[in-house]
Amino acid sequence: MTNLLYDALLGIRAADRNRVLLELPQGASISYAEMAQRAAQVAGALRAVGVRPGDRVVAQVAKSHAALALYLGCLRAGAVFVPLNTAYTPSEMAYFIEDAAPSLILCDPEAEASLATAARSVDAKLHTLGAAGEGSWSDAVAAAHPVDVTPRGPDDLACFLYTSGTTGRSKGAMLTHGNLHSNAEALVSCWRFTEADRLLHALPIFHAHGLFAACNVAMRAGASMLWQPEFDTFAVLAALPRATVMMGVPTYYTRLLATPGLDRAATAHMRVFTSGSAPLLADTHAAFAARTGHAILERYGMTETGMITSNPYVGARRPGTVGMPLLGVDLRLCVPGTAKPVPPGETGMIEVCGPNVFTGYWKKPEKTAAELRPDGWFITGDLGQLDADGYLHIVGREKDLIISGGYNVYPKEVEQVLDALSGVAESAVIGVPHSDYGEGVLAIIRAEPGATPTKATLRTAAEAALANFKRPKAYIFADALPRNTMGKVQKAALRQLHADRFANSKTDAAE
Ligand code: MCA
Ligand code: AMP
Repeated sequence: MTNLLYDALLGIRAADRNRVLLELPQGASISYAEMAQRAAQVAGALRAVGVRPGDRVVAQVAKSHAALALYLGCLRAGAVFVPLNTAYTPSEMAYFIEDAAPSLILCDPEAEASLATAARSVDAKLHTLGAAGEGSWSDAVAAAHPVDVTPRGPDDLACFLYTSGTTGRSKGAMLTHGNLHSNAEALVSCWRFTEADRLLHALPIFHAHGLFAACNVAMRAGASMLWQPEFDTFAVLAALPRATVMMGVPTYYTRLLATPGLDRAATAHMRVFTSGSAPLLADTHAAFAARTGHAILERYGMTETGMITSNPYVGARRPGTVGMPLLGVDLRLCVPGTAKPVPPGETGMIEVCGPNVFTGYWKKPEKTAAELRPDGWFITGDLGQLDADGYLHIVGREKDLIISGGYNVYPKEVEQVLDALSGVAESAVIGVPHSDYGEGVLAIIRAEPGATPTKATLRTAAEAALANFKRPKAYIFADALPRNTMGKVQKAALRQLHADRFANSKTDAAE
């Protein structure tokens, strides 16, 4: 037996010393063969610290070639890789550690002390890995003996990615080798990836977009990646002339458009730009085409399913649509709350079925049952419409979700933090249009009679409890929150009332 995902990404090119996998910003590069060697060392280090096949490895580490080797080493060793956003606070991390019950945790050297108690509580080993490779993990890897590839089949778990829910805490979406492998194959084919490609990689690698849609697809094709530690507009512009493909969230494209160097010459070698994780405004699509001659290819995906639909590589890329289902992926629109299809042309709940669909939420059978039907259809929470040519339009979300710069923020989680403060009677957290992030998080607060909570108190509480992208960008005090006859806060009315709040917002400082 072989290891389905590891072999497809790296194993089949393990002897290829001439094929570049990563081009690093400082000019160095790492070949497929070198990365395979590093993954074998990582797998050896995992064994040496006691990680067995099926064990979870939690990683809250900066983007680096060592972080990619860690992912690949986990696949090779049959461990379940659990990457986490570097912005999560120690209190958020404590929850993930308790839930995932890993046998190994990797974090930045500076975070070690803050995670020690949580690591002890689940009896996990704690190692450190910094952005430049510093920390105890590099020593462990250097001292390890490479180990053979652990056999893994399509149904074996490869990764958990945590995704928040409308109610309750985050859920670990269990993704198998088969899920990730099938999605990589479908995207290589849809986006025509080949060994000749150079992907400009500026996304974080703790989410499905940067890790699976980007790294897995590039590696499946044997392509190279121009490896950027983060999205920096000027660094990206400087790298574009050597790239053939770029993947981004809409904020990347609006930021590039705001930069003078973006033009036809800078993008002359590009084959395709893709966008996803949040809606790309038709205006952005048009402005980008006018400046560069490239029609951005928009696609739609989710943590639980990987990529679902894509605009065509050849054929019309329609602004405001997310295209058609990928090869092997089935999609239907249902009357919300039922499995009954809506009549053609009408809005319905988007449901997805296929080899890309996850197997459920880790240790949360009720949540799994609520979203994943026994026959394999996954209820996305997004509302869509299919046009006469089969293009999917996402017209809304049934779930109460804000997407800010491509990151998901669940209002309930923020409201719980604010409502717990003394002097706050209640809060309503909404997303309103933001000129940089697409949607910006706004909190409307009703104080207890006679109490005067300050914005500074609210900001301090948010900083202690919530990752930076979840914190409200502004706080507004109101005497009352609008309610419907059932007593439910009318968020649509609030969104309308405050629609212009961040229309020209470039600042990040919370007001
Ligand atoms: C950073 N900040 C943010 C965000 N990111 N605020 C709101 N929304 C954000 N997304 C805040 C920080 O709190 C900080 O505030 C300040 O911005 C500056 O931080 P910095 O690190 O400099 O961030 P940035 O350069 O502004 O980052 C914006 C970004 C980044 C480049 C758009 O957020 C990003 O790379 N997003 C990509 C997200 C992504 O990969 N999503 C894929 C999810 P302060 O100074 O107050 O601390 S996977 C998915 O959705 C599915 C599967 C799919 O379809 O792809
Ligand atoms: P996540 O749970 O982080 O995987 O986020 C998935 C959600 O992002 C989806 O359910 C959609 O609401 C949203 N999303 C992803 N791609 C797009 C897109 N191209 N247009 C609109 N929404 C999108």
